[in-house]
Amino acid sequence: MKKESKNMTDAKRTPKFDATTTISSEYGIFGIPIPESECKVVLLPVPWEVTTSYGRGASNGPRIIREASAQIDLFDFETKTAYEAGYFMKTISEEIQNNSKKYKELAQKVIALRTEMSDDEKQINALISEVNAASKKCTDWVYTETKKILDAGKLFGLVGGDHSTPLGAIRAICEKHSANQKSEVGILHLDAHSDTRCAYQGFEQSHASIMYNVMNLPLGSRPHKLVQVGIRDFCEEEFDFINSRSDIKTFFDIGVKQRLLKGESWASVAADIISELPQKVYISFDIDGLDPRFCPSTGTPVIGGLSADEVFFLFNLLAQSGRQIVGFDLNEVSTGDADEAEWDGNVGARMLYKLCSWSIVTNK
Ligand SMILES: [Mn+2]
Repeated sequence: MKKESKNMTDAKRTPKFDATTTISSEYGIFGIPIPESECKVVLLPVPWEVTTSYGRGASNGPRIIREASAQIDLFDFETKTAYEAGYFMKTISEEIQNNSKKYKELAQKVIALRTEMSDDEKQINALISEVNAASKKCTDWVYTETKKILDAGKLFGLVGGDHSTPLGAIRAICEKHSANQKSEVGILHLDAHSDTRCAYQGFEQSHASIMYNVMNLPLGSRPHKLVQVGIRDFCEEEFDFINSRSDIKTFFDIGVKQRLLKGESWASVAADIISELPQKVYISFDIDGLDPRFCPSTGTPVIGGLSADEVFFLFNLLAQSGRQIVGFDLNEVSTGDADEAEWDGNVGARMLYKLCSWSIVTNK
């Protein structure tokens, strides 16, 4: 581990890139001081957490990941010098952040009214439509920004925010990789939750509805297949939805753990997971797919889940299989009620680094 230099006398000066020393993440994510135009991977931060229902702090995700990212040694055992292609994170939008705060307050009001068993349906519905309109606007912004990044010939990654944030990005990427009104993209979805609720608490674009919304996009804008891993918290409606769709394959955490506990290897389970995916893969990574010891501040932690090593192994196998990562998101990395969460940021940064690096390797 390297130590971050806090000595930043001239913010405008761009230091010469030296992969063996550490500079502040303010010069660039992972301490890579290369301008956007020269970077192959461009990351879109989306500091948005309007519909988060239990914990808070996911809108701080991009900031704490960026801060922790300077600690990472750039040379990587698996992906070697992939970073030389350059990784860039766009500026964290203040407008998105302010809107997140504003509309989260309205959403919290809805949740409070519901908890009190309020019968003022008119007030509740008015608040809900305001929140839904704001969420739609954020999704449209993400869609437009994603298209710009793709049109510039870059590899795309999104850093949330809660799990509602990648809807517009997934749409843009599915549309880019489609032929005859059919997208060729499969989603590898790592999460504790299935996120296949048809709206949650009345919010159409809830973090708990992201995969329902993704799989109900119009043909040509929606993925060809959804493969879920780590899933261990879901309701009956979600279970029925998953089973009703031939384009969704869910590896429930308990089922995977039973195989492992009986002596089967993760290599064999991981091979089954990869075999369900088409050639082009988008990775949607909710950090709570990991065991909560790796993400103690995330909004909706659930016991069980994946280890960091299992995720790294899965990414490696995906690359070895010859599949191509066409985009990714990392979401729900959070500070909880605090302003800082160093460990959550640290793990998030390491996951993000692997996603960036495997994107480079699988697009060569
Ligand atoms: Mn999720």
